[in-house]
Amino acid sequence: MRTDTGHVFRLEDYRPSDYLIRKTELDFQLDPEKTIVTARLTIERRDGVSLATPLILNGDELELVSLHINGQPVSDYTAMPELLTIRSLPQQSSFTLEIVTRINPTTNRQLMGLYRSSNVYTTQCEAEGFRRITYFPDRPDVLSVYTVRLEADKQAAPILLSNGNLEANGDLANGRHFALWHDPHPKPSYLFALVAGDLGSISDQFTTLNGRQVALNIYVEHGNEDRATYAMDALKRSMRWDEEVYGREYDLDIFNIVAVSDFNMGAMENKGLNIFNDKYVLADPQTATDTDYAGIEAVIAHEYFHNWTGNRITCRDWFQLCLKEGLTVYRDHEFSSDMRSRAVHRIDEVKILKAQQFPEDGGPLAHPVRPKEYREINNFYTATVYEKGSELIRMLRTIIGDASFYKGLDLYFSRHDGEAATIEDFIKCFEDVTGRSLAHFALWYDQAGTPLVTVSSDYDAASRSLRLTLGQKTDPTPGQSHKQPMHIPVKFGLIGADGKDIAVSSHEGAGLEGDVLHLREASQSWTFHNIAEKPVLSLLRGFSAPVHLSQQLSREEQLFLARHDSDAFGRWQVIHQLMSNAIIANVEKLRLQEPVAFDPALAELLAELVQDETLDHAFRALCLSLPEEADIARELGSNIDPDLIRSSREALLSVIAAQNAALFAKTYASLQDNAAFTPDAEGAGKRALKAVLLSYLAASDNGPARVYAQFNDADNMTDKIAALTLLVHRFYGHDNATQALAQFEKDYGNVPLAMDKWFGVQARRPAPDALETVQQLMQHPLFSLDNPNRTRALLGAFAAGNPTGFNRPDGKTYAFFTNLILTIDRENPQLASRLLTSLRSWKTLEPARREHLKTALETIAQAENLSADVRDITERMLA
Ligand code: 0A1
Ligand code: ZN
Repeated sequence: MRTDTGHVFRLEDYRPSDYLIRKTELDFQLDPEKTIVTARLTIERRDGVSLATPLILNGDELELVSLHINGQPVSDYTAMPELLTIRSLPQQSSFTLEIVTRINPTTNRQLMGLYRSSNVYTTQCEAEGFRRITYFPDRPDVLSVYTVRLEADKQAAPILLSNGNLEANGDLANGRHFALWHDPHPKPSYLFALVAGDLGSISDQFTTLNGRQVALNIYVEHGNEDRATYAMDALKRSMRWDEEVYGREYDLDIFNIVAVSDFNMGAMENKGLNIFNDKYVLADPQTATDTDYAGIEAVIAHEYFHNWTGNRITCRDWFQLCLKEGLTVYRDHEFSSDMRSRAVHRIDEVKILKAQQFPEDGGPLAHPVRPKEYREINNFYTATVYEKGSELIRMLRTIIGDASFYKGLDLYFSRHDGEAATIEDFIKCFEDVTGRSLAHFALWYDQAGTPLVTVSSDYDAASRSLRLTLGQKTDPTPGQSHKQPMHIPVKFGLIGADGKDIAVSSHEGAGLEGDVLHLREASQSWTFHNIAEKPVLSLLRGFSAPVHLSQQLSREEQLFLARHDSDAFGRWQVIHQLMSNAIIANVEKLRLQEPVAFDPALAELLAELVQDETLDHAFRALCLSLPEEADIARELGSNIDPDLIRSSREALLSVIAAQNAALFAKTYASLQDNAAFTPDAEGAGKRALKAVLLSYLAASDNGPARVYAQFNDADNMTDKIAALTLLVHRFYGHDNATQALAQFEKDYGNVPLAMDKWFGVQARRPAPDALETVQQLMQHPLFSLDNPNRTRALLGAFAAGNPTGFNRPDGKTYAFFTNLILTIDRENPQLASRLLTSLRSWKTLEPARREHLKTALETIAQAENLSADVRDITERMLA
């Protein structure tokens, strides 16, 4: 394990590398325990760098076997597992360095560098894993052309893959064989990859815009080939879409994807050889839900799109991570929106942003989209860098318009192709094509925190004018006590009594362009003239900026917007707000031990919506879904008692269910069809609506019969898992629930991704004894802390998806969980630190729970031999 040096890396300290690596030739003698790596590097001293400057290469747990420069053994060096320093270098500016290292892929449980997963050799090098393979300037601005020779036992590893194109392969003595791969595109070390093992595959072809024939292969465990066809289809659609929308063509003869079962993250964009967590490749109707299918489509697209945004143009340093990630997330969101319902997708994007990024930005782990410093870069693959990073691209497009956006990107692709770039380089391209300064907008990259936008408005009937004032304020975040006003694009509409948008013909006030108000100051006003009647304001349409919006709307205005806003996102937003407000008002009642009370208008509104055939099923499902308990906690912001939130939410659910019982039952029944399962948006929408209706019916039904029937009759995993969840969460202990759990285990015991769901459903059961259930499940023969998916399925779901069960008032869960973090940290620091991050909002809990959790976090902080990953998160959380 890499021990914590306590070193803080700062953006302002960036200096180019003294030495460049023009060519990297790697030879791997693959062996489960003793893999020998020979790296032959063609090194160039940068102009102006003095001869006396030592060559310093990164390593991590490396064992050096030998070292030669220009064929001669080197004597003047210091080799440590984490650093190789060579002094007395040749006078010529260019020389070759040959490094031989020995590594053990089997004992590598961090899943960084070269490791073995289910007998397959695989690599993960982003961000700093390459240094676990050989000594190297392991930084993204050192670009090199790689040639890779792999040698392995042919029976154990008939498949030998690396980046680029296959140049040669053949048999050798002693049952071994080799493959030689060459990647003509210079790349940073984090994009290096190899895979070797016995794998099945499916193949296809793609002809690019300019007629290049590309062989497409997806490698999976034998027997899983049929489950990779959806991923292949998504890949071909991604390739076509990137040509059509961004004019980006693929640039090698082969594109390989490999699915592995032990992987810390979702997937990795290694040049020409994407490596995936199998969760984002394998799917069939029996084992994958609609959400899984959508996830596969999105992640396949994301990794493919990185070929241009990340690989052809990479990052100068890791502070620029959002340069590739924010832009690529934006691109994959747009792809999914084009493939599915744009409005529904936008709502889903915002739900994720608010659930994951807002708490980060409002808590102790808040950091700018482009951080200024880090102790452990692995901890910066965050919702802020990814999701908020994507929102920044969306705002940029809103601010400069579609045409300038695409023009700026074209310039970025041509100007920086083959380079390691910065956010400044990126922004400059858009400044150059528009001729305007984007300095104010660029503040979004450097200033952390979610701005609060406030609204006040005044309609004057006599002068037929509406005055609107918007204000903004951002709270301090760690290391940034003073905040400046941001450039916030607020899309808006004024809605007349007939439910139609009023055209704005005349106004006063700077910064109104089309349907966008550009809020740049702490407070700004606009006056709209010729407004015949008092309009209802629809603000932040499409969620045009990642801000909190505080708008005092009357009950009537809210109900009006819920029925008439032409912006689908706006409609959903206000419905969600109505529900949140109702739950929050009753949390307060429950706290005071008063009876709960709900406005019947909400249930009436939902009854109307569910019957509205002009709305697609997925949108209706979103409108009918109550906010999650975590959403309510976030809205409350402090003194959180998860039990009160749950009780209040349950009460609202019951009221809506009771008021609409007959209608929901009828609608639910009407959605049963015998059509064969297809994983498209239309079918998924129907199933989503069915699931939300069933969740209401389960609350008003007397027993589990209806839910159990869906469990038994389901021909797809979406319907099945929806029913299983309700059985376990509402009818635990009932025979039907027990039977369903047993049946599921029997049917899917051999399908790890399905069993992950089985563990997760139980981990999320909202009950005081959830901890005991989780502890029991850890003894299950299929449970293992070695597999990140399984660990996340049980322990991640418990910590992040079970607010009441996890936050048990006696604090026992916290002690159990933090102990577990220490255990996991010894093997896999990244996994440990990500699990720990789910406790980031601990300060918002009510005092008793907060104290328990603080004690538990302090226990971690005091532990010895913490990884840099966990130490960094713990200290920031406690600061
Ligand atoms: N670049 C990948 C994310 C990723 C980051 C680190 C990893 O190693 C632990 C793996 C993947 C992406 O954005 O998809
Ligand atoms: Zn990415």
